[in-house]
Amino acid sequence: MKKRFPILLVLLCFCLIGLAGRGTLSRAATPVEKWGRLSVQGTNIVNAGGKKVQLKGVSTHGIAWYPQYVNSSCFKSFRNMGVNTIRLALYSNPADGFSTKLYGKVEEGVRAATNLGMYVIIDWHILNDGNPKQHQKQALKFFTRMSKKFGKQKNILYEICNEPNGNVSWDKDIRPYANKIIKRIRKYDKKNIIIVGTPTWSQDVDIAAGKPLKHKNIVYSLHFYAATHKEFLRQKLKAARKAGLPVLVSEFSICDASGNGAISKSSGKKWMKLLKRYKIGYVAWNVSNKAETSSLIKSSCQKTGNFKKGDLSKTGRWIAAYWKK
Ligand code: IDC
Repeated sequence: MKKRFPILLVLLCFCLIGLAGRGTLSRAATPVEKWGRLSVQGTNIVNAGGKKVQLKGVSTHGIAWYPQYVNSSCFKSFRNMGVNTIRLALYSNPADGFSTKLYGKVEEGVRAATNLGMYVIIDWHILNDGNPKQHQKQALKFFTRMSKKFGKQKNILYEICNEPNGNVSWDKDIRPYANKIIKRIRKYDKKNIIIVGTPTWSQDVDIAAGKPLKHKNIVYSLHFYAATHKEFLRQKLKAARKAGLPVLVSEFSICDASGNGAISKSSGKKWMKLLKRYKIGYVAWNVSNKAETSSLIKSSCQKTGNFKKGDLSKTGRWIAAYWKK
């Protein structure tokens, strides 16, 4: 016994040095270290251990307009405030800045989020091009490239059509589009979650629930702007959940649907309560200092990273209180 004691001590020291070297002792675990690869089980997103988890994210503004916020220092400051997910919004419409030249920016963002151990949503941001079929060819190319590059990582989510709108049907347009894109992504990425937009600017989750896709690890997006979208949209969410549909709020704010106007804390509160009850994740629009009420950064703040609470707008501060909960 007497002889063995020093050997055990030496072994223990080696273990401690090893752990410290990997940074395990010197810093807190990152979101991806804590949860590992996400998947969909029933109505919920779960972590690698099968436990229901709630993504808390921020979305960039269109990266053609605000590329300066796609950087590690920016993402890290949100991680420090409790955010675990970054959404990179690439508008798919040329009139809204789309260019294949922006692929590099998206990739830079994915790498920055990955190095910080954060989840990252690669968002094909259709908006004024309301029918996802309109730029389907480009979408196929984009997701082929992204899934080839990042499909083996466990922190990736793909959002394949931000907000279908106009004369667009779930059955005839979105569902066939989604089947094509999903099939392509699954060639290179067998497992990571794919987020599918729903009709009427990603509000009609009840319609998607009537005829969901047959693939695995799919969630359907519901977007709300709390000052505009109130009880009628919360009812749609309740109906979709009842029907067994897994939903993610991959974009929201507490102002009106224009991204500006007065904010509604009372409607925002009702939404947050409901999302907590269902354990549904939410991603806040948008990381910029643009003079509109959805911006998370104060207009007077010229920094592009190392943000503190005091740099956040009124909307930003209200939402940030939920990141810590
Ligand atoms: C808005 C931006 C605004 C920009 C506009 C471009 O906040 O600065 O000029 O897009 O069309 C969405 C969209 C999102 C919108 C946002 C606010 O996904 O792109 O951003 N919104 O209108 N859906 C509902 C609201």
